[in-house]
Amino acid sequence: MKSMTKSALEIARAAYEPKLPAALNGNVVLKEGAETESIADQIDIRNLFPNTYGMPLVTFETGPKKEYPIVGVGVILSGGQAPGGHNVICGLFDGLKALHPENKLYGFLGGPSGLVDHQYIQLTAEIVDEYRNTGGFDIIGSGRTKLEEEWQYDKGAEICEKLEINAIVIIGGDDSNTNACVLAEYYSQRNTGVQVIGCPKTIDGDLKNEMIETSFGFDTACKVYSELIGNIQRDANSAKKYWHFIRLMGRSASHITLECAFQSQPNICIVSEEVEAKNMTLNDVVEEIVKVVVYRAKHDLNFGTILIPEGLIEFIPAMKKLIAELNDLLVQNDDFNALVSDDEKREYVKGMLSHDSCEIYRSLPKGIAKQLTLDRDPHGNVQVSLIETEKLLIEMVAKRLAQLKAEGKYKGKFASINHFFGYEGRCAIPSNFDADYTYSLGYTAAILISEGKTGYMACIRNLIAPAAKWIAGGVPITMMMNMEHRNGKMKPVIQKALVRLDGAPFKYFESVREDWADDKISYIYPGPIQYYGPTEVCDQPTKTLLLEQGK
Ligand code: FBP
Repeated sequence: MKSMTKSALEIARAAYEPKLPAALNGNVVLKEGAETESIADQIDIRNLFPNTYGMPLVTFETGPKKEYPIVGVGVILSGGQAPGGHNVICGLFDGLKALHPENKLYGFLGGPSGLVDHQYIQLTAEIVDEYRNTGGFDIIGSGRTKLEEEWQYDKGAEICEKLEINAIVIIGGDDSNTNACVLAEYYSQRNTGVQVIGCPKTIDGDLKNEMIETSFGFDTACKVYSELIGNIQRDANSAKKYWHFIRLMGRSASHITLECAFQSQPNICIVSEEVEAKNMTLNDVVEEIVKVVVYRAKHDLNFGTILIPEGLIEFIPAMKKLIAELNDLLVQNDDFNALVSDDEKREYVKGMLSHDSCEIYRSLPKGIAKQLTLDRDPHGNVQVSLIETEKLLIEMVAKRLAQLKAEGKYKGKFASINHFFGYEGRCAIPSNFDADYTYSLGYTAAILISEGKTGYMACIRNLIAPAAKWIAGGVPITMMMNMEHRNGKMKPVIQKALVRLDGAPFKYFESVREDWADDKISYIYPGPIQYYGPTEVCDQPTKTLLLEQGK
């Protein structure tokens, strides 16, 4: 047998035709709504974005045929991978070609740096066809270079002029779309003729607001992790001998953890935003876990599952202070970087921290303390995906249980296994939801460009309805902005959406979590993503979306 180049599913998915909102299936007419305001700090945002502030919401409806001018477009994938990125590009490509066969699409390579360094390829039908409905960002690659400085914008304008590019599409999270908004304003003020359109991407699910119902990739990633959690729960319930501590990606927000909890119903689910709101210490979190472990042990259930959001550590107020001190201390610190051994580094850090933070730093297992001092991300923040919080919690829970055992208050057995799910889901083959949503976003971006819009984010709404009933359009990015402290300065940024404790998803979680923790088995086993079959199996949106929309 000859070696294969594609799996059977890859071949089948290549032929999948993403579903579009009905309005995008024919000729489109653009309807303008009312003028918009930013969500806060209106005067500051208006002053900073005189050309792109206050623009109206736009939606697309079926209409008479219209002639559009020829356009050149450049697309950028920015930040972490999220399932569906390729389909945004496919939708953009198909949309552009449908609007005018001579439209051209370029892909900037390796993320925003491709625009600045003039690294690009022209995306042809042959290239695009290879990536339809696939996971990953490998068609042009991604990167985390921040587009923040004028010289970068000018380099971008230079290549756009050379390639006759009229518009740039930035597919990214809250920071990348903030930068897209600044870039749109800059190009508009300088009359470069280059439009900028954003697309809401991130598995973290924290780029959402009144107009953006969800970011793409969240659906698929959560379904992949939930499958794995379900499988682990079946194993736990069969072997009945391990507590599984499962950390889930999501950077700051706990949306992924909460969604996976809805899909799998673990015994314990920690929500960082709640930990912060209740001003809990690490010991408080440990006590919560221990309470459930002891209770279940009394019922001979020495096993269970615990979901932990990867950002947890930064939401524990005392840890947050320690991390902030470390961030300041380690920024371009040549003295620290010159130290070779871990012990020297540890002693150096201890000598520089405040008394309280030093106490916490000393109390941490050495491995975790070291992880807190590893390289920062391009924003100078600790890389939470590298901190093994699940191991820290296992160590602390085991210690506390040993104490309780010595006091005769716990008679169970505690054996644990740690897991971290993040990279497993970021490049999965997009679910039908994400395949359709992303293709529609790309197609929408093409129309926004041909309609001459800039400073807009492509927007698809009514997402819990069948795709044909989705509403496509654009939202001015300035509408999502407020002023926040960043690196010591007030900056206009898109507000990051954390889990709201007064929101329907968390309220629902609060109402059921005790049932999940008790001596009955509430586990759900979601199984793998299904791409073919009945719609209730294959096309379900996330529970978060359903709960948020009152379902
Ligand atoms: P984006 O916000 O850029 O989409 O990235 C999300 C994410 O997957 C986080 O969940 C995670 O903490 C981080 O990226 C990991 O970053 P890296 O890919 O650099 O390891």
